[in-house]
Amino acid sequence: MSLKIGGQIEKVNGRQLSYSEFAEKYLAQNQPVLLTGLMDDWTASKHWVSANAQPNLLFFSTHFGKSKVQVADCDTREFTDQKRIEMSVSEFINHWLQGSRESVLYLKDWHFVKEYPEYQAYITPRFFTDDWLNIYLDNYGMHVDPDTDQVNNDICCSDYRFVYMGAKGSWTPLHADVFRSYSWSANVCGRKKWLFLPPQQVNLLFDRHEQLLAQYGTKLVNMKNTVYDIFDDISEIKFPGFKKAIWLECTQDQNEIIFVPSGWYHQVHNLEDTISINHNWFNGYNLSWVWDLLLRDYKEAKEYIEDIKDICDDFEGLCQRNLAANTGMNFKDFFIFISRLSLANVVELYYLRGESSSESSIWHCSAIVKHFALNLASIRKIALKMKSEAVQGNFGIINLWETLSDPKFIKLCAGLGRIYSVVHEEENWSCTVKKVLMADFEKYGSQVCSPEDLVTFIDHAVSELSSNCNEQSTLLSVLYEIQPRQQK
Ligand SMILES: O=C(O)CCC(=O)C(=O)O
Repeated sequence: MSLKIGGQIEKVNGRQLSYSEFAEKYLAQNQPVLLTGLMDDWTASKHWVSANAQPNLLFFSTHFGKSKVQVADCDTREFTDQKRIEMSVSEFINHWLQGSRESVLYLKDWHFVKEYPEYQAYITPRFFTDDWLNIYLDNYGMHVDPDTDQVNNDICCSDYRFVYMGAKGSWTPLHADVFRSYSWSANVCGRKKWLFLPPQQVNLLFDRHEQLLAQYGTKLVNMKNTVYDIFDDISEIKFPGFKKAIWLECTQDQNEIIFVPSGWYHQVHNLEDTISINHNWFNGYNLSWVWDLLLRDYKEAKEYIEDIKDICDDFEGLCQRNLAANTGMNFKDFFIFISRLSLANVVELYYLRGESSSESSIWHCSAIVKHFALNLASIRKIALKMKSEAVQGNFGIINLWETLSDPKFIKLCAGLGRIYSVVHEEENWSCTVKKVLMADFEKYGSQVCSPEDLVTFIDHAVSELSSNCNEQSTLLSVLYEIQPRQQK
């Protein structure tokens, strides 16, 4: 059965696109786009590609050959993904050079930046720098084991900045990205074919059995149980909606970057020997996608073990452990994450206001102030959602004083400052590690323990920051524009 193709992904010259156009058209609308012209200065584009435009495999074995990496066997399915094998980069390259017909191997999810921080292979394009996920993971682990209070590295991975390398014919099965994050993927070398299904049509990919169960209320839909390879002969009995799906297509050439929006299912094929750089990320624009997924996975995890509820001492704790194991974070991790980020945004605003004595100060030009306010608005909205969706449980405690003096948090603030000076091209704004002035925070309670507390903290901070200040309208109007009726 052939796929119905509804159109191609729009291609835009990234050098002629402003950040606000990108944010309005693609981030906010959750639409894919193919961007050109953004990779010219990359070291990777020089070192990783040979004169004949093929991957420079020798460069990899010479410089990074000892790295241990995950390699997918593209011909072997294991549950919902391809079978993974661990090997060294040199072993992988030897296999590639031998041109083995037995199996096509695909090196995936190589944490290249983490492993080689000194080697600046590329510069993340400005459009993708507003990345809360990786900046957070640069300083904190995502999941903390409740029993030991230690970061659990089995579940939480160190970051989501990857290198992918595969010979012609290697491919990635149909999936939506981790946490329903955005992703961007840059072809340093080679070509890829992408097939996309918008989130509005995702229900067409469900297994009929799952749909029936969902319809009769006996089980929630397990969205993970979807089609694996859209080019397979898909059973009409098992997936009756599949033939109605209308796909968007894209061929991505060398030096082109694709932006993949939240929740869009996609399947990817390397049409030639290809090396790409891929990041997963989220920010204020798609945070609600992440929360909605977490809530859905939680309900699913709970439903799954409902039978043992009565004999289980800590049923809720078990649900949260399962949630973290399946999704990579649980409610507490997510809550701590958004609380630390709110505090970091508030610190930045205090810092900016402190700098605002001179006429030329950044507070007056306000694009950055507005961005921090938008961030707080989106976090506030999610906290209200968490509260209204009657989610209960142990959210953990953020102790403001401890957090403010923690070197990890100070680094998070510095990183956040760096992000927005890049996004708004404010190179003059000092991005040195910021000293938090504790006196600014004396008026706040010392703890944030629930979504309700977080909303109160944000409201209090914005009202404090707006007092005695000519610019009060920027902050207040941005924060409450999204919920106009709540403006005091
Ligand atoms: O390039 C690939 O094979 C898969 C990449 C992908 O799925 C992504 O970046 O979201």
